[in-house]
Amino acid sequence: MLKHRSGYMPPAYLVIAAHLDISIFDDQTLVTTRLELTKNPDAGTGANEMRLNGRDLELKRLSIDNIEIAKDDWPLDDAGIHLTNLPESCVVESLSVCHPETNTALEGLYLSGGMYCTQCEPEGFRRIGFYPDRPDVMTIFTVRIEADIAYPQLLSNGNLVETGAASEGRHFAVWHDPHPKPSYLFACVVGDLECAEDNFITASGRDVALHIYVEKGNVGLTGHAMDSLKRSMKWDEDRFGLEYDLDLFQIVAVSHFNMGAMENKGLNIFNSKFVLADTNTATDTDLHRVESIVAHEYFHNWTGNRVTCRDWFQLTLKEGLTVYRDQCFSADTHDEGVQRADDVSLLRAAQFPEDRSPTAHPIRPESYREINNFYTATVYEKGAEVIRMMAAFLGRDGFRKGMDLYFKRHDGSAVTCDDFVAALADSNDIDLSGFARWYEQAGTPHLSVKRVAGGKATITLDFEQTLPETAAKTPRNAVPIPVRLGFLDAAGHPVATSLTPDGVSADEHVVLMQTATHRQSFHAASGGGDVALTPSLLRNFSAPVVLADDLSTAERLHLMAHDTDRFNRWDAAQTLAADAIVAAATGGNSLDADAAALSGAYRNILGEADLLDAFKASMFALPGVSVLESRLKPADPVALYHARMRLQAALGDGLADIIATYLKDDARHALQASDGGRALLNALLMLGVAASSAQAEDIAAAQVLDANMTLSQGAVMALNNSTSTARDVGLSAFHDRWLDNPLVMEKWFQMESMSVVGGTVARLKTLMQHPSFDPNNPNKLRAVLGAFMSGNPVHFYAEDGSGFAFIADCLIDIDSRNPQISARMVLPLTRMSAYDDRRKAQMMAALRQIDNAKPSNDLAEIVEKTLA
Ligand code: B3K
Ligand code: ZN
Repeated sequence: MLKHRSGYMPPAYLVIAAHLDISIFDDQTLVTTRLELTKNPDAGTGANEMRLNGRDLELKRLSIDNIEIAKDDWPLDDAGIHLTNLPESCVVESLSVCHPETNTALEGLYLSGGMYCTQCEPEGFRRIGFYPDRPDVMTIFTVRIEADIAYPQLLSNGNLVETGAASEGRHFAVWHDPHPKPSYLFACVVGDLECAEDNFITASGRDVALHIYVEKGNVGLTGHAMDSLKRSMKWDEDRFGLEYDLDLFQIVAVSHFNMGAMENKGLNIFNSKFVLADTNTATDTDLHRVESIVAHEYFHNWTGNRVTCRDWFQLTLKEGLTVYRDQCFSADTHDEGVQRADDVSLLRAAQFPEDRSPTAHPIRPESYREINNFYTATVYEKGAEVIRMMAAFLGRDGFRKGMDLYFKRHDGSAVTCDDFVAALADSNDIDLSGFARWYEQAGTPHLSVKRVAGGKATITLDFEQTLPETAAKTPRNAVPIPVRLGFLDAAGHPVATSLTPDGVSADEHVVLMQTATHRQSFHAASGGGDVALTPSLLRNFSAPVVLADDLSTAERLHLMAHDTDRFNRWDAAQTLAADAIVAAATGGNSLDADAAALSGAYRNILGEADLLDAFKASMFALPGVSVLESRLKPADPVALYHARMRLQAALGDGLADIIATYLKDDARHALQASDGGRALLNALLMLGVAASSAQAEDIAAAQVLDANMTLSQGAVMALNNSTSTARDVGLSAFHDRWLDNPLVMEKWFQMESMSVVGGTVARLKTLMQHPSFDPNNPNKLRAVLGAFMSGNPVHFYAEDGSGFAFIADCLIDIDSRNPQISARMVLPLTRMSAYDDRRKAQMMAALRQIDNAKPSNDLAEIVEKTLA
């Protein structure tokens, strides 16, 4: 059934307090929900009815104001209990049974590696007990948990208020959370765990205990997560004045988890992959990811928990905003330029393709069948870009004023995206209504910026925006597009310009485009001289658009070498590399000239003493196939992949002498000492191996066994697509070394699956029989099948369609156990309109096969949208 944003109705009753009793046994769990209800004054004079959602629950008892309702009179339907004719206030109590021990969907209460844990967002609570499972019903929870003493930890949200013995080798704990919250933020964990403890003193002097619970033997791997947590807490105080609001903050790491982590109030639950990490078992990139996810979940305490979403259509209210906040935290903690390049890479690789696909939707969707399908790059990453545009428009202080007003107005309540934008606008006395369009329209705007012929000292630009039609069929009105820009002279220096002949000059301007077309002149302060100005457009990626400009290759090389905006230096390299790869893939270009020009530019960059190694490394990251595909119609991922490899080899050749110098012992050891240096070393190693340098291959082969995971994995990755025996030797050494570590084995699975040389369908089938593979563990599925689809275009998009057929079989199997995962993993198959007729037909056949197998609601929504 399709739900529509316009169909929102406030709940007829509020829950004043919720008392839960959860009693866990090996073969079943008993759950009592005792709810104090009162009529919602804001709901108008609607019917006196209330829905208590329940899914796969067995109801045992139901009472209203302590009066039992006879079983025959239970108002039960498919969606749960539908209470009618309720008094103004009453207490409703239900007792039901659920089965965590057989729950493979990993929603609600389930068993993971011997511990019980929960995942309630968005609608998992209804699989635990009967409850009005909607985000706008917020209440104070008191929770009693009882289990066998074999499970010493009985955890929930808020404060622990009581513990004690129960009957026959059992014990209990009672938790009280003083902050009102919706059911999706409820959590409970029951297990035999080890705990890392620390504390944080808040700005106002409160002492907060910090606990990270992990499976036994892993406590030594929690240091980085703990440190990240403390820095996040401090950052939110410094940047937004937001303090933590309980005396205890707990994180639990679980091995079976559908996504990265979950921000349950005071009890975050994490995929163990994003907690357990040190430099021996995790790469520098992994460590950054751990840090940013810890920060993201922590930041949700205010943007998500204290102020939450009125309904799930508003998901980006908390997700877009919290992604924006974690991006700012990472930029402040590390390098702003590298961070922006990473964020935009992700947006282009994941969100732009989504906007072109059958599942396209605005950041605030208009309808859904299964809300789990809307935890997307659009809601998250594009949502963050929309916040970023408004934040840039208001300036740092203006944005802070807006956030302050948002909390002042809405603390403790469930609100809408409109409420958020209104707080930003009202606090700054500014009209942001144009930005509201970004919330309602799907599709990536195309922005064309062209120079109008004219004098050299005055440069005139014509801006034009067009909105492509998308599958969401939302309106296509012009949106506000802030274009940050500047100009460089022939020597690469910034040139100040003014917007009117006698106006104030500045090195940089922001042109806020509000209409479909716009013309703007810029007058060079140096006036009249023979200046050739190179425009640097959309600096720092000031809007999430596809930019088409009229720059020549020489001008892009000029920006790559000199732009003061580091994002645009990086982006110039991306465009130059993409141009070269696309030309080579379509056969019109031997690559030699492009590679020579790019090698020269890279050579200069390597020589720039002031540039961070981390930034140099990010300049070497060539655009991935999913980004390149948008440049070619129909897209040919296999040809693009090979052309990309050829460019890598050509750059390795062109830079052979300098790579050789960097790989010499002393220079190499110097690079190995810092994270930026390691990133650069790995990038150069990759180019060296691509160019078949014996030195690079030897070094990579030796580096596979380095104690530092960044170096070790970097080496295997450098060898992973080479046909030399060093690849096999390296991968099996990696395998043997980490066989006992399930998390590091995920890296091995991933590299095996991504290898063009080894990662055939036959090999994947073998991998899935490996003792370390667990078909019920989403990380393992992502490591083998996800990596194959996103990282192995040659075999996934194979001519004969075998890659698609294999994935279809796997998805049908996965869907029977975990619909969230199958619905997410099917997405690459839905992008078929990008490809030629043969591939389209093969992908369509794979989707039909899935459709015929009667997929879950989650998977059906995606497949049917695509086949429609
Ligand atoms: N809010 C959770 C995501 C829940 C996803 C449910 N399918 C994690 C996060 O964004 O922080
Ligand atoms: Zn989030």
